[in-house]
Amino acid sequence: MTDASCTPDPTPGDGLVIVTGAGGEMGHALVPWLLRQGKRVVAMDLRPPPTPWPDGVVAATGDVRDRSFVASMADLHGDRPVEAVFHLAAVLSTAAERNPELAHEVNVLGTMNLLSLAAERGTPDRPPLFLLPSSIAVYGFDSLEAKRAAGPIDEDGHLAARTIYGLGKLAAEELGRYYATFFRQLDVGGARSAVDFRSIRFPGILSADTVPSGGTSDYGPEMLHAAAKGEIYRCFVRPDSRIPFMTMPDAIRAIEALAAAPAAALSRRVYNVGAFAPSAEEIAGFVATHLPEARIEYAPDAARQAIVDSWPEAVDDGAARRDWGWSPRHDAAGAFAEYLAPRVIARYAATTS
Ligand code: AKB
Repeated sequence: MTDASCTPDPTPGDGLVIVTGAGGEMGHALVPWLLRQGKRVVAMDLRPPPTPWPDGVVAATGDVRDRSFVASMADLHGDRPVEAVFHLAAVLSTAAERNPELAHEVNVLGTMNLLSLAAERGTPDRPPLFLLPSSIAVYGFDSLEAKRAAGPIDEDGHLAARTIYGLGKLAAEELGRYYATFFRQLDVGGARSAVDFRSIRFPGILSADTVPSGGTSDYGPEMLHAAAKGEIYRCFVRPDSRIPFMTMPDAIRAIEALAAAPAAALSRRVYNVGAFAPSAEEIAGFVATHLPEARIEYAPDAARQAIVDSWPEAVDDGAARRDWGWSPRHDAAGAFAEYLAPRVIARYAATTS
């Protein structure tokens, strides 16, 4: 696996790259990476950036559900064609269950708006790259026994999402496949550019810098950040709950590596990526090793527990390893010792001193 800072240019042109959900941690890592390659970037988010983006980036404040707003993003850097879209904006699983209509509009219709934009305003000589973070939420198990018996699962089975978020991600993946392969089969006039659609099914993500909101894997990062702040954490799942996780730097490396991979090396459009798969109790153990004052209690929430119980214990990421050299830098112990604990401790020490 190449180092993120050395990964080759994903799209060797001088077109425009659109990053949606750019205000989040992934966006803040991807935008500088794109700028280092000389790209012109439109950084789109629902809220205006708290601090201005550097030169070469135009901020676009708006909603991916708004088709005319999405279309207007292609005009923000002069006449350049759309060379790539990194579509990071999404409503996560718990928030989506609370508002399924909103989740469908953002996660499915919003994705369709961006795919149409890429297809209609893309580079004529080369299909525009479209990178979509998907999720382990596309998988679904009916019982804990079935989940435990399945072990690490590959991309092609158990596609029985039990959340509107998982269903939406599955639909968005299928829309991507459609725009890559079949869009405008009929001669209806207008542009016909295929889209180079690529997607990664992410596990829960652990970051030392940000606490996610609206997800169901959030108990992992919440436990860590609460302990670093000296707060009691009431974990909303049972101690034996187990799903895959990875660190945020590894998640960003995965996006950069898949984006940069030559199309000829890819045997599929949608990939699993794995790193480690701790139970909630094992995460609590790592937290307590580095933050001995951590106070973690368990108060399972039936609905959120059912979601986590329906997600796989582990994923088989052999295709990503073979096709584009995926290899996580952090295992569980390394993630806490080298990245999460030192950084989260420094972060809250700085805010309380
Ligand atoms: C969520 O919990 O919704 C996300 C995910 C696993 O996709 N973190």
